[in-house]
Amino acid sequence: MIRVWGRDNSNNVKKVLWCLEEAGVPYERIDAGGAFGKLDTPEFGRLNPNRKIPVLEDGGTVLWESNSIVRYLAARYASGSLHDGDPAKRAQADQWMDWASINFVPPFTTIFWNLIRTAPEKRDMVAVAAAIETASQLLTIADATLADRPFLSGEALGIGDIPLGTLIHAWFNLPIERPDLVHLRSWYDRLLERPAYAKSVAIPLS
Ligand SMILES: N[C@@H](CCC(=O)N[C@@H](CS)C(=O)NCC(=O)O)C(=O)O
Repeated sequence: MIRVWGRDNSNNVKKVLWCLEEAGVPYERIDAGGAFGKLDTPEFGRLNPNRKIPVLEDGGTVLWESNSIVRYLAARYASGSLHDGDPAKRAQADQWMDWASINFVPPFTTIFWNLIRTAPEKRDMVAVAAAIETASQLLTIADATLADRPFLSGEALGIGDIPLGTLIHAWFNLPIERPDLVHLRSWYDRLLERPAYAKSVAIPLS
């Protein structure tokens, strides 16, 4: 059976779990990282020399880097749904995956770590304010795309929705002021209707 290493409150682990749930593939998850530790063990180091979660084991295939895992799972287990075989459509999905990880993750991480994982007296609220501005600006780009189609990947949910879709749950539940981006909000509402998303992503922030 497929094995996923990683605590379920990690946004990068959530991407993998969401993908597996959408694909309807059985899996087992091993708590690791954060308070669960285990990343320093020799066994884990053999799976991922970066000592980060998530890690996927599927038979003899061992993978790290959450976006790569999502691409692999979609191609292997969700061909024709999450994974589009058409090169142009596939590239559109890849584009949104890369955009979310390269552009949105840095400001998002500043906001999330300060407000959710840092004691109030140690928070850098100046950095948080600047990051909210950057993140809001970036999200207007996703909002404009979502004005024209229901999902970032196109007419149906695809891998292009998974990285930003995972983080957007936190975005709409963080104690911050957000710009009024109606298409982004409708997309999040569509994601919330999916049992796979509700189970693996839309859990209380921690
Ligand atoms: N680019 C990597 C980032 C992996 C990463 O930074 N994982 C974090 C959790 S989100 C981690 O392992 N942190 C150490 C820990 O949880 O103890 C990916 O997308 O998989």
